[in-house]
Amino acid sequence: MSNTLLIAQLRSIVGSTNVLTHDDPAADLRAYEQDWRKREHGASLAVVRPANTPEVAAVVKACAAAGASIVPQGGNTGMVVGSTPDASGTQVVLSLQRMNQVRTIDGANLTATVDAGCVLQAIQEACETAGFLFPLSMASEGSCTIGGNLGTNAGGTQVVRYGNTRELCLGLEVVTPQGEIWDGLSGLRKDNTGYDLRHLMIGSEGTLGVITGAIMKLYPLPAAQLTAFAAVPSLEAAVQLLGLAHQHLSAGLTGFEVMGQFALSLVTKHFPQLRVPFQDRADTPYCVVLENSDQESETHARERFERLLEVALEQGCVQDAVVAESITQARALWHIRESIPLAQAQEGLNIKHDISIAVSRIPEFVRLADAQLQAAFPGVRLVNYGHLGDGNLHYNVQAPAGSDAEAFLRDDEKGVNTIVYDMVDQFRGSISAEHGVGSLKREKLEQHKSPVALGMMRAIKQALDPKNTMNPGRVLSFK
Ligand code: FAD
Ligand code: 2HG
Ligand code: ZN
Repeated sequence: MSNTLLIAQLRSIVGSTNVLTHDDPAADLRAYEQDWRKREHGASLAVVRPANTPEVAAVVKACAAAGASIVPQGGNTGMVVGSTPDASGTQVVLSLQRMNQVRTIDGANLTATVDAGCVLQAIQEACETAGFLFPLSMASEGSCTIGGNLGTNAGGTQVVRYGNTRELCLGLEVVTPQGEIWDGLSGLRKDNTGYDLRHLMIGSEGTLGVITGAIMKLYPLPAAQLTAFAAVPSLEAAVQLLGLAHQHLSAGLTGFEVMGQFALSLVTKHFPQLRVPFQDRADTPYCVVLENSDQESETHARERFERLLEVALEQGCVQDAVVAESITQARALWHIRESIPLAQAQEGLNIKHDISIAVSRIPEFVRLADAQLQAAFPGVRLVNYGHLGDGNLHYNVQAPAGSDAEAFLRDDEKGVNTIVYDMVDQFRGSISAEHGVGSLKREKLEQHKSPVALGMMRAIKQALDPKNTMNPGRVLSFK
């Protein structure tokens, strides 16, 4: 089938205003073809924006018949180049953005059923209005969609208590690579009827089908929430503080983030309006944001939280701390942490390593990796921060000050990655804790995952998408 015929078919399915092509001088496709990190710029055959699940199914069928491959896209905030087309001009970007309704909230079942294109923050707000907490949270929540969160099995800042997106999902609605609709929106907490297809789809990064709807878990809204920003004398001290926080707060511990001083200095540099505590302390290499959420009274919760900080001060794993006195202050402290990725993007192109390692071994890892990187690439700047409570570091590398970031990436990215990922292997860690694989880490996956695991993954892909039309070139290489 010719491209012209396919585009005519797509127009008849979703309406011509919802098929954007380069032939139309008024259409701006840049936002769909450029990834968030500006690592790669693709060119699509068309961007298609269906309004509902039957339209998605019809689009997928038409593309399958024409042999055109599909790139599912939500908010396009992914970090690993997984949601933008390649440069061939032959791929169809299937944007879920128009499918943005919260379908129902079932208070008794503690679930929300949502369209895949719902923006995460819109889900949080709708659930809060109904009196419930939807705990998935990350700095991109104003633009990322629940379909993208599920596609990547996103983590974020509340995983220590509520788990990754996978743990929050009770069912999915999916359009298969052949254009069939699988309605798995059961909302059951117990269902052992064979292979769990939901978990196969979650984290598959658009390579096994298009998620069109999801049923997600809700929680009661916390009665009291406390947030502190603490200065710590070392990464070892941050790990010690995490242990104390588990001990004192138990399930009340909802957030535990670590931030290196260089990462925080980028926030001060690029967002000088934000007041970052402890920037003038030369003896403070790291700061921590920790959060406690509880159903008990504010007074009770505050007493326990302050007791934790007192013990930490006595033991020397905290040097100083500020505790938010209001929701506004708490948001301001979180905002500092959440501004790091943007500050780093403003500083220039960079190399990201979204890694996980046993929490207990993180200080040793950082000491060894820092030393090897500095020896191999003198002056390299390490932007180190992340979800310490989950053993997940964003161990990112910025070109030496004053050097050309593009040239650094071109000449040194491979060498930097080899040092970091080889060490991750030695520590039995993961080369992608929460961002996924996309095309950026596909080759690395082949080097770091066992042949047995890769074989099973390829068999699944082959069985579900034998023509390799769903987001080809992402996660796995597959002929
Ligand atoms: P997209 O970027 O559009 O797509 C991501 C992947 O999912 C692609 O492979 C795409 O094909 C696939 N996909 C999208 N929609 C569907 C669908 N409906 N069906 C099937 N596949 C689909 N990530 C974290 O895990 N934790 C964080 O704390 C975090 N913080 C971030 C902070 C910032 C400032 C930014 C820019 C990003 C951050 N991210 C984080 C990364 C990103 O926001 C997440 O990966 C998010 O889940 C992507 O959602 P999206 O809707 O933008 O997906
Ligand atoms: C975060 O935790 C995100 O802020 C982004 O996962 C991490 O930019 C990064 O490296
Ligand atoms: Zn993260």
